[in-house]
Amino acid sequence: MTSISDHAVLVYCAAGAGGIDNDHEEFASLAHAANVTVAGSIDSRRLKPDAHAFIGRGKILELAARVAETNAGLVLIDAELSPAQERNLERLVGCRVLDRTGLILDIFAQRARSFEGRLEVERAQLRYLSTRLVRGWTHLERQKGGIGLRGPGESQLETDRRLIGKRITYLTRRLERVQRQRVQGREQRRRTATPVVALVGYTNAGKTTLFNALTGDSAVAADRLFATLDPLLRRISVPGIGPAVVADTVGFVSRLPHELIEAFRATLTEARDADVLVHVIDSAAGERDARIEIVNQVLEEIGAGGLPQIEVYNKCDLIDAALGLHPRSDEGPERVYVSAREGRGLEALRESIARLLGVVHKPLRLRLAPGAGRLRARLFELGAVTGETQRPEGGWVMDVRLRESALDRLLQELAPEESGNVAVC
Ligand SMILES: Nc1nc2c(ncn2[C@@H]2O[C@H](COP(=O)(O)OP(=O)(O)O)[C@@H](O)[C@H]2O)c(=O)[nH]1
Ligand SMILES: [Mg+2]
Repeated sequence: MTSISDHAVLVYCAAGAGGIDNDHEEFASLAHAANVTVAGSIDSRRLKPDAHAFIGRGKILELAARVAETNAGLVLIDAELSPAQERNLERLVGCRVLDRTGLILDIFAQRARSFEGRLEVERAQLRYLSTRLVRGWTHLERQKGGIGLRGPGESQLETDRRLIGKRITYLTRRLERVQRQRVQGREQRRRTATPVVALVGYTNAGKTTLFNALTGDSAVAADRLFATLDPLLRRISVPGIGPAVVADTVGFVSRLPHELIEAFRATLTEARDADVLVHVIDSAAGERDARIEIVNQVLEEIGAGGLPQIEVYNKCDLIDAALGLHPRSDEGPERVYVSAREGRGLEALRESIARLLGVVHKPLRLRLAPGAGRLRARLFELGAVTGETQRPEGGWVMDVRLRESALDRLLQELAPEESGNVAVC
């Protein structure tokens, strides 16, 4: 996966009549999520869309000036443009233009880790590209690759629509097969003993800020399970549990373009592999409760509704609320109030995470006979061992932490003669 850093000028636009106040921040947050550096911005929210190049003459001059003075190689527009508008604007401004759909697709392409997610995102990218495949790309030859062109690769741009159509058909068939198989192979994901905590929630809720605050700088240390150094996965140490992995997932996006819904879901299904979901909420957002509902509905639909969840009310520095755990009277998820930016309330959140992981990953004490050497080695390999003593009569007493289902499967995997050498104390 390439991770490039583009410098972009952002063009803020209103969604229909009258934009929402936090639009700026949300769009900038999307740009950050795509590893784009915001070099400047202009505001065009008071303008009516122009049929030719989306924004009017005066604004185009302003935009071109901003691009020149910041030396940006990219313009990101917070709206959906027709392919022709995009092309015309590129010519007038002299650099690549990407609309909101293109930007979100790029984020998905960078984040999709599962096979299914990658297929789904590639299909969405090809559909998006196929409408934009026309002669005239030569004016951008210089800037091939990079944001918005990631994934299917630049060679696709030279391919004609018919080939893209064939590839889309192929992807669709693969997807159907993968989706059928997934239902059968659900348990396969539970291969490792390391618990996974996934951060979910709307874009701009503060997931990445919280991810950084929780994991600090210490985290990137070489971990053979995550040797790819995926920037969205980091290790933390949970008191009483040991190492755990925190995953920063793709966020929910307000005004998600309709054609991206499936790609979004496929990317998010990776949250299903978590042991605990940390649902990050922007406490100060006007639509706070409606958003909580939407997130929970989608989690339900992708099969992650039953996972233990912690509701994190973030940005408490902006509202009048006590930090830390807020007890609730009903059965719902634990609620913890924090300020990720100021690093406050995190202790309570860590305790909550440890508590919930403790339920999923029960500590077990095993008595192993000398003949259970392979099982012992596997437990070490999985990072499940928290302590071990040698028995005077031979064999070991081991303290391990792993899902009970994982232990059961380990015992099945190893020959029955070895499982006969194991007892739970
Ligand atoms: N006031 C305040 N702002 C925050 C807090 N946490 C995050 N933010 C800001 O919210 C915006 C989005 O944060 P980010 O972590 O990128 O959100 P993500 O899209 O969910 O990953 C950024 O401008 C952050 O600085 C917080 O605790 N308080
Ligand atoms: Mg983020």
